[in-house]
Parts: sequence; structure tokens; C-alpha cells
Amino acid sequence: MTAETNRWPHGKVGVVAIVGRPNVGKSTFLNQALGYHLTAVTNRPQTTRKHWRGFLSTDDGQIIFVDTPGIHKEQDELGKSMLFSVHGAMKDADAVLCICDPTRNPGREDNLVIERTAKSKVPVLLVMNKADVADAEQQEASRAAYRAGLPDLRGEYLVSAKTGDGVPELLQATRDLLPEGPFLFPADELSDSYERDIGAELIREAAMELLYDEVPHCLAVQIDEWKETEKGPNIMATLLVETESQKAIVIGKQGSVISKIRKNAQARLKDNVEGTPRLALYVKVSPSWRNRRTTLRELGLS
Ligand SMILES: Nc1nc2c(ncn2[C@@H]2O[C@H](COP(=O)(O)OP(=O)(O)OP(=O)(O)O)[C@@H](O)[C@H]2O)c(=O)[nH]1
Ligand SMILES: [Mg+2]
Repeated sequence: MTAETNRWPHGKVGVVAIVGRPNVGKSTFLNQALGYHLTAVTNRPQTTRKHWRGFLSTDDGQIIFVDTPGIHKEQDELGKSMLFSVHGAMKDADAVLCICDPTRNPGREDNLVIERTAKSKVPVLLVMNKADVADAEQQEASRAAYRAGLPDLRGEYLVSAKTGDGVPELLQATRDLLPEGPFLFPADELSDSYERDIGAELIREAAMELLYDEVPHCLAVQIDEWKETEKGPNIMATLLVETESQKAIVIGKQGSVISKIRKNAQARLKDNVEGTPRLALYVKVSPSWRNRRTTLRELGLS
């Protein structure tokens, strides 16, 4: 063994899947835990479309978090891929954080989450999120529903992923569930995602925030070019939509919508990359891309 491998850190190390129905705050929690904007957050359900890994390294361990798409009744090939991704993440995990949102009455999607989580062979913690807005009665209703379906829960935590309240205690409890071992990634690495994939998510997030109705669900972002320069990256990206009418909405009157999307996306990219990014955006119609396996593969969603 060399001096170098002697120094490789050890501690509580393992993979932790973050699961729950859409819109409960899974991605917000991961970003809060990492202190880094890794995955897209919006107020629309089914924002996250594939799993994303974020690494939280501390003196006493390394948690490999896996943010997953919300568990829902799938309706297309994209939905199937999303659920497949949740299943894979849970299968490979050492522990599961099952996140719920007490501000919404427990319903059909919560039952789907409970059903799938109950099959997990590893420890599960229940995380009741949105403590900043959920009242005691709502918390009790969610707690009762999840407790009833998950009798082997290893703990329950009330947190606000938005404000960070309760998050340090939950992180410590999560770490305590993990086995001892060597770090799986260098301690200064935050994720194994490519910068351009994170960039595509930030652009999609900015676009989803400005679009309404069905358009956000029909939208995908493809990075056509990511060229590093001394001043920062030059990025060319295409927004894929499914119909000409969606394309018209995304462009807006005299390009007003796409120019706002570009401006907001560029500001988000600036927080995540070195230097000043320059972003050019295009819009393309790709009919039924959510049902085309080849396009899903090209977008890294299958
Ligand atoms: N008030 C409040 N809002 C929150 C909290 N956590 C998340 N949110 C909001 O809930 C919405 C959904 O958050 P996301 O993190 O995208 O939820 P998600 O579970 O990843 O959603 P999907 O990817 O669609 O499955 C966003 O509008 C967040 O700002 C919280 O602790 N308090
Ligand atoms: Mg998400």
C-alpha cells in the first residue's frame, strides 16, 4: 500500500436513494444537502426525469445521494424510463429516504410510493418535508398514512428542504445507517454528472418556470455545443417541443419568451460554471419525442 492510498479517507459510506411522489421536494432537499444547485427544481410535478447522483463528503463519511423522478402512474415511454430509474436507484441503495409532502392530503400517488418503498430491503427513513408551511394536522395525516404502510421505518424526520431546518439532523441519522468503508469518490467531487448535463437541466428549469399548461412536460433540452473559452463556455442548446403551437409559445411574440428564458438560464449557468457563459438557444419540433426510444436515449433519458 502506498502513502497515497493510506490517505484515502474512510468513514460511513454508502448510496442513499431519495424517493417520493412528484413535487414533494426531493431535488430541493438534495440541492440543500449539497449546498449546490445540481438538479432542477420547479413547482410542476415530474420535473426530475432521470436519476442524478450528488456526493456529500464530510470528515466522518460520504453519502452518495441519488435524486430520483417522482413515482407516478406512467403514461408514456418517458414515464416508463423514469420509473425504471427509480427502481434501479432503490435496488442499488444502502438506505432510502422516503420524502412526503404533508401539505397535500395522502392519496393515490402516496400509496404507489408506499407500495414500492415497502419492498425495499434496506433501512428507510420517513422525511416529512415542507415543515415551514405544513400545519400539525397535515403532518399527522401524512405520518399516519406512511406509518401504516411502512411498519419497519427506521426513523421519522420533519424538515424544510427550502429553509434547511431539520436537515443536519436528518443527514446525521442517514450517515449513521451506512456501513464503514473507504470513500467511493474523491472528497472534493460533488457529482459524477457532466457539466453540460447539469447545464441542460438549468436551462430546462428556467424554461419550465416561464411556461404553462402542458408545455413544460413536452419540453426537453439538448446541448448542441459546449465550447470552453478563456472568458467562459460558449453554449448552443436546442429546446425540443412536440408541436408547432408549442414552438410558437416557447418563442413568444417577437421572441419575447425565448429571450427571457435565455436571460434567466444564462444567469443560472453563471452560478454553476467558471467565467461568464454565453448561451444561444434554438427551438425545434420533435413530434412525440416522449414516446420515441431513440430520442430518449439521445437525451440520456433511457
Ligand atoms: N415551502 C416549501 N416548499 C418546498 C420545500 N421543498 C420543496 N419545495 C417546493 O416544492 C416544489 C417542488 O420541489 P422539487 O424539489 O422540484 O420536488 P421534486 O420532489 O424533486 O419533484 P419531481 O422532480 O417533479 O418529482 C418547488 O416549488 C419547491 O420550491 C419546502 O421545504 N418548503
Ligand atoms: Mg425532482
